[in-house]
Amino acid sequence: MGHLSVVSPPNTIELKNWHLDGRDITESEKRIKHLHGLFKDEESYNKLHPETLVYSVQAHHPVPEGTPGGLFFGTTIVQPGRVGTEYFMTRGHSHLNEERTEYYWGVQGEGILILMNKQRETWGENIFPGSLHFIRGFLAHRVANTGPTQLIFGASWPADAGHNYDDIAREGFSARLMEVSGKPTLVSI
Ligand code: S6P
Ligand code: ZN
Repeated sequence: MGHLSVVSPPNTIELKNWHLDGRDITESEKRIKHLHGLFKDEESYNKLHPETLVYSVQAHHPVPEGTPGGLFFGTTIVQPGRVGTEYFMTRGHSHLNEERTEYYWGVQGEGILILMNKQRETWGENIFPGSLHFIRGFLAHRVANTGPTQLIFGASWPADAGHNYDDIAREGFSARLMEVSGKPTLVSI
């Protein structure tokens, strides 16, 4: 970069599927074998092949984790599928810096963003291509794929948000998204 120069940006987004290319991108995958204890029905969980892909994440980290004022950007693909009657979903987290917020937006497929407040009230927002979701501070968030195709969504969050997975791993959400009479339904635990 120099004074008066015009250059190509270091990153691109494939607008069809929001695949990210370029520098400072991390990729991660969560398979059934990585998600012990996440789903309710252990018998059904144990019947699935351990290598079954549940979701994958690409994230663009242009600044170090924790940088005040920095932003991160990512794309998540949740595969279609269920463990028993519970839809494939992300682990879910709140932010270590609890007041930090986040945007999600739907790109492809259908799903539900599951949100839980500090009082452990849980609700959902439908995700569809073009849906926009502002996740307020202090909310735990996770996404389930309720459709027959891949669910793709984008996300952007502050570089100093941090991720708290422990609370959800220990206590879970207060409701699970299950298929009941053919419909996605939040079921109280
Ligand atoms: C990061 C953002 C997403 C999730 C991803 C996977 O703040 O919310 O990139 O990391 O959707 O979900 P989880 O709960 O496994 O991080
Ligand atoms: Zn988050």
